[in-house]
Amino acid sequence: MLAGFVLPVTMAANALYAQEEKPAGHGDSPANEYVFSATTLGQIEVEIPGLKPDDPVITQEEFNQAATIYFERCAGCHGVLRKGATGKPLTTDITRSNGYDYLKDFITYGSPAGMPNWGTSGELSEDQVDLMARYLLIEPPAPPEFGMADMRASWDLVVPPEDRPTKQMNDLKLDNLFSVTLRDAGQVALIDGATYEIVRVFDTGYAVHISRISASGRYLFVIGRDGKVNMIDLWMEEPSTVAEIKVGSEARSIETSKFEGFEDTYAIAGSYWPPQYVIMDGATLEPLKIVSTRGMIYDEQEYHPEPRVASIVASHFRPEFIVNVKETGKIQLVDYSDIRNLKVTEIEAERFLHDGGFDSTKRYFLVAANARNKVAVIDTKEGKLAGLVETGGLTPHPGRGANIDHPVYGPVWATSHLGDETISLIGTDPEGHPDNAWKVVQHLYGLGGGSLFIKTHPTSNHIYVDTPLNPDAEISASVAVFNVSDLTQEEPEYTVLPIGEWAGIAEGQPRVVQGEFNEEGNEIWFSVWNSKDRESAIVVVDDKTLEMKKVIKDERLITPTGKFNVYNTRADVY
Ligand code: DHE
Repeated sequence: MLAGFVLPVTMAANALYAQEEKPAGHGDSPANEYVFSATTLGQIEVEIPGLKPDDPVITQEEFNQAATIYFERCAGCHGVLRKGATGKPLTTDITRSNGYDYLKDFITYGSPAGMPNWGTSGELSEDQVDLMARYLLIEPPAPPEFGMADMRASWDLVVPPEDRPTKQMNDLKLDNLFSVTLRDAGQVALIDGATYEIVRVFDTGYAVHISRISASGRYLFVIGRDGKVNMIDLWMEEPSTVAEIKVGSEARSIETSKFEGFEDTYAIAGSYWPPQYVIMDGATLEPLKIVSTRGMIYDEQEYHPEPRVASIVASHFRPEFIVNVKETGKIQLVDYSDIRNLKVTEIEAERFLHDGGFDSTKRYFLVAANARNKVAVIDTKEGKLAGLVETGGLTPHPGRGANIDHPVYGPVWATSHLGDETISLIGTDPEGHPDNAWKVVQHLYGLGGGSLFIKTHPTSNHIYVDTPLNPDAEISASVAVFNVSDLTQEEPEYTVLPIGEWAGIAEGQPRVVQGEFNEEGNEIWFSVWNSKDRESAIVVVDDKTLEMKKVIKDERLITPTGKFNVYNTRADVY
């Protein structure tokens, strides 16, 4: 295997890792399960960069296999270019000084700092561990860029605006439709919120991620992990894709302009690779302007070659998109009123920005810097940082968060956490409750770690907290519900909804994920997310009684995860 292989093997493996047992908590925590996987980059053929004389022997085929494993399993922490992110850098100056044996042991046994034990867990075979140790000694390949020529080549204006209807041609109640991610099918299902019937299923990008709705409520935008955007016209007799484009090799976010006078004018999509965002025409998806996010980390002022674009939201107070750049910790306010003379306000926030949502007035945007256990608050009216809040829990993950009127502290926004059972309530009313603004006013404690999404609705008196990534099957299939009136108590109790059990699924271990209210706010839908080859479901809960109201099952409902109610999504109601 290692013939002709001359290596600077300098370090013996640390005895700590030379244990056969999997150390508890190393690589199996919910936070470790929830690491970005560059699945589409893994499909790209990459060339071996010029080999150095003492590089290990590797064939092109092996190199491609190793690059696929690296992009899918390692890039999330160590970066596509191996320059480090939440994990350590793996540049060749470091890997070559550590040497082959050290790398092999490290990959096999993991580390107490959070590196999974890929070998002893059986995730990688001995041959694959050997391959990865050799791969890391060679210069990393750079995946291709994706600029205007690539985007335009991928752009397909299926139905030009002049050929589209001038009024709604179907009887659907658009504002109460749900766009449901069918993750592993690469599809979304459009479900009628009143009848629970599937209206249509659309083919979309690979491992489709989120949906967003244009300000008017007419257009639905969907983005796949492979950067493919579908734009669906809900006015057509049979809602259909009217335009599509690929914006990069790895992407997660899409949004459309919402400021008065610019409704439906622009769309924007952010990519993980290449690190950039693109502003597109809101009626056709024609790409208009690409902006790179490569640049300096906000505090160290050191260059980062691959700062991924995480969540993007549209301001209601200015003609701006709020673009959250993960690795540099910067929030960009991108003024779209004149995109040829683009003005971008760059706000220093915190590293590892991920997901977030508005407060109830929609003036403040709160976004989790998840690996820093903080929430950054942007005043979208003034265009500046309003606060940086230590949440007191591990790895905040709010989705879009939950806004409630707290019986003691007034308006608060809440996030749950991936790393533990904490739910943090943050004061959001600097005028009415100045002492509480941008501070954690209360902690609640839910079912356990592994929470991804928290949800409520202005008409609801409940806060729903999921725990899909909890290692306990029963907890990952349940939801905790807090009553807002109980928040006067020191440690409010919660009701457990056994959503997984209600779904009545015989096989597999489905996880219950992401509550989403209907337009009226009297029911909340949860996905019961099973593996691709097994039955999944959506369970609808009555918000007043907390009883099961409906189980939606259909053979087309393959791996449902995110659900986006048209009204709540376009109006930022949560
Ligand atoms: Fe997501 C939102 C990134 C894994 C379901 N996810 C987001 C956003 C980002 C993101 C940046 C915010 C988009 C916005 O608001 O513009 N997600 C990532 C990842 O990098 C990560 C950790 C790993 C990966 O390789 O993709 C990841 N996400 C997942 C899942 O495994 C989930 C649970 C199931 C799935 O469908 O893949 C998942 N992510 C979601 C959902 C939202 C989301 C449902 C939108 C929530 C909302 O209410 O707005």
